[in-house]
Amino acid sequence: MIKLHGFAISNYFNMVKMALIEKGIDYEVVEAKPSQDADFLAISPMGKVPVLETEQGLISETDVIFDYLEDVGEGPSLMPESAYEKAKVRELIKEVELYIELPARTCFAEAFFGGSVSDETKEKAKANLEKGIACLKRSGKFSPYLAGDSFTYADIMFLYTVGLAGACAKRVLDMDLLGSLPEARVLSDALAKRDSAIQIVADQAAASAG
Ligand SMILES: N[C@@H](CCC(=O)N[C@@H](CS)C(=O)NCC(=O)O)C(=O)O
Repeated sequence: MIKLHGFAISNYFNMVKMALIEKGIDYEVVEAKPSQDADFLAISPMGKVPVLETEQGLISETDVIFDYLEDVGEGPSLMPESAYEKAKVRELIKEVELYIELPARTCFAEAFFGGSVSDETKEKAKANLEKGIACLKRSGKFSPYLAGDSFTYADIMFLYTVGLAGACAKRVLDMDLLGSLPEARVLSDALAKRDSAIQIVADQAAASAG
């Protein structure tokens, strides 16, 4: 059976988990935290989670894992048919990760881990997030899903990015991340009602309770 290494609070771990649940693929969770220890680096070259353990070997990087799951072909497809529409989904995934997730991450230390970040970092993050949201406004279809009329991996990346980035922006940057993009809030609320997302929230609550 496929194994998913990571932990329940990680948003990237939950992206892959949502894909597995949506596809109805059986999986086993291997509890793992990001680490620079040699043992973990042998599993994950950057020491990050998630990692997917297949019969052939290990795969890192969430978007790559999405492509692998799609290529394996088990369960419903979460990609459109045509090469062009597939590319548009991958474009959205990259835009959400590079221009929303990563700028928000520069402030996660202060938002979630009791640390602090400089005013310069915050100003840069805010400016970058504004650009990222403007990009999403231009690229996203929201009809009703991010890439059009069907649920895709772009929705998964979107859901687990805007949740955390939105909380971070509110706490640290005094910013309403989706304030200028109400269609994104509607989509995020709808995605959070999917059975897969509800299960993930329950698993997170159970993990937090110890
Ligand atoms: N690009 C990676 C990012 C994964 C990632 O940043 N995971 C976080 C946990 S949510 C992590 O492992 N952070 C530890 C680190 O950055 O060293 C992916 O697509 O999977």
